[in-house]
Amino acid sequence: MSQQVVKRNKRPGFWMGAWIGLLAISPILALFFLADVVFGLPLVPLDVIDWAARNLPGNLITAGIDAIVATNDTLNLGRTDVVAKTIEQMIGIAAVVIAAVLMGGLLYVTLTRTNNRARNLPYGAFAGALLGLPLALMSGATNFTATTPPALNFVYIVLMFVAWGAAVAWIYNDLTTLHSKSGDVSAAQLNRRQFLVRVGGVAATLTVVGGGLSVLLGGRETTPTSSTTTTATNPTPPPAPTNTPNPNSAAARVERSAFIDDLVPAQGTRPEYTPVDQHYRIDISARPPVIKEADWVLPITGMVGNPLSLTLEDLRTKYEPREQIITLSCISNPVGGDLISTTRWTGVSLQALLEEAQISPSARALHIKGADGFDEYLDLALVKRDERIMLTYAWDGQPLAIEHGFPLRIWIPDVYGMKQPKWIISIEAVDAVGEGYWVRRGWSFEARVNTTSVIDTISVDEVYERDGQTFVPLGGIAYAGARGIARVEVRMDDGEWVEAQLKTPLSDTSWVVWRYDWPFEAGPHAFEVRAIDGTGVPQSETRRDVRPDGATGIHRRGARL
Ligand SMILES: Nc1nc2c(c(=O)[nH]1)N[C@H]1C(S)=C(S)[C@@H](COP(=O)(O)O)O[C@H]1N2
Ligand SMILES: [Mo]
Repeated sequence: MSQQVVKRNKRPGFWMGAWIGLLAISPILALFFLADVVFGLPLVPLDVIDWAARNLPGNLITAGIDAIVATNDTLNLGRTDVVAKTIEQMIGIAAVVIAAVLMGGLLYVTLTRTNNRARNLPYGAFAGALLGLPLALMSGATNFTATTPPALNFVYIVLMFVAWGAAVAWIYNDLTTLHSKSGDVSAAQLNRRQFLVRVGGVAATLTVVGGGLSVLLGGRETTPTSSTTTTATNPTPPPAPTNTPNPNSAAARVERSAFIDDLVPAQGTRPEYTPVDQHYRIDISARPPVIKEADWVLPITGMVGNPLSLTLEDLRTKYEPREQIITLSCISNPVGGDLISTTRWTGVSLQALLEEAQISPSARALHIKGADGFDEYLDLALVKRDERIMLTYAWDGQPLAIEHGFPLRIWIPDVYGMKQPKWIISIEAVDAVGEGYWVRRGWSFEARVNTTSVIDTISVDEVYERDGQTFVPLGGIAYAGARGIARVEVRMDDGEWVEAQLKTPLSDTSWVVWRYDWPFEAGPHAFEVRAIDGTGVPQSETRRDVRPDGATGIHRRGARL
């Protein structure tokens, strides 16, 4: 039986081709990673996913993102943004691997049919080119991380896959030689197994060595702090430390409580001031654009009398700096989600710059572009009304981290992050408000933040007794953009809404921490929270999904007490 099978499968077919295609693509991928780190060549698997994110239909992408967010909500894999980026990168790698597996299989089927040994290597090279060409085109259309010339990148990618195809065909030839050399089946089987083990060994070694080296040498883009951007490459020192202390610091807390008898948050309430390395991160690329300060200027052009070209140093020194503690939220944040954070932003008012640029009275909007191909429009009427709108160059007193938009991003009060480009490379005054990156993909045009409130904790470890009554502290945050929070209310088991206590907010554009000490009753309970914004409008209690206008609804948390 087994001998018959071996005889029938004498020539390697689809599955063998798929397997060899897989073995051969691993070291190629490792080489791509290595060449990215060492030479700044494009990293094809990540370009593929970036290309897909930009070119596949918006609702398909959104559905994908929603699925990731929902999966993470259920499985609790970790921070949504970090998990999503990891999954994204894995999909990119998987796409290239699957393509290579299929192409390897098809190649072996073809070689078996054509049965012309002399042509096998050219066929393999051709199959590799077939695979490499679309990938090189996708990379060329999307890549912004490579520091090498586009023509070179194109040739490099195609040649890498040609090499892959030739290797797969070469192994085919060797496999079939092993067969024909030995008349006796069991010897052939053994040889073939040994050969495959050897091929696998070589592939694994190359992959591990290449991958290992790129990890050792790498890390330039993924460093979560801004230190890499400030040390060697950037001549300008970080902005002078301001006298605003970190609001979470003991000193700041003592200072505050000396003036006001401020609220102590319930244990398990999120930090009121988010450490920058824990600030959520959402953008359209597998890796952020890496911009060197020395290579960067901000052009302000279009319908202006005096076009400007500003360096980061200009922005830091020529204009009055503004500072504001700001809560930023992603429109994809579900009620109770983690795509919302708070830090201190420093920058310059856009009004000052536009005055200097002598913006034309007939200009209606600014078209703002990011280095990653992202863009948005900002209505000039809004800029004229609101001097707080600012071009931001520092977070928490440090230059922006690479992930968070170094060297420059914008802040617009009261709208979701999707309206606020990071890695700004140009601002153009135009005659109409257009639709930005996510608006063109079906998301809200206004993207005004919805009032939201969240129960972070039912702090059972903190129960205490007063006057014979046991209390359990509940706590969390409430946020209504620049409208502020007037009141937060809590209820249990669909009972009466009762008012929670509010901590003095860090600013009028930050979330507010609330606390409610619940008079304990044993049993299973459901708690709910709602917020009333600074204009007196209560948050919407209608459960609505994130798309297209941001989530609304009441956050609810059950507990068996
Ligand atoms: N250039 C650029 N800017 C961007 C984005 C992007 O993908 N590219 N994403 C936007 C979205 S959807 C959000 S929620 C915020 C997130 O900012 P953060 O990652 O610094 O928290 O950046 C916004 N600005
Ligand atoms: Mo977002």
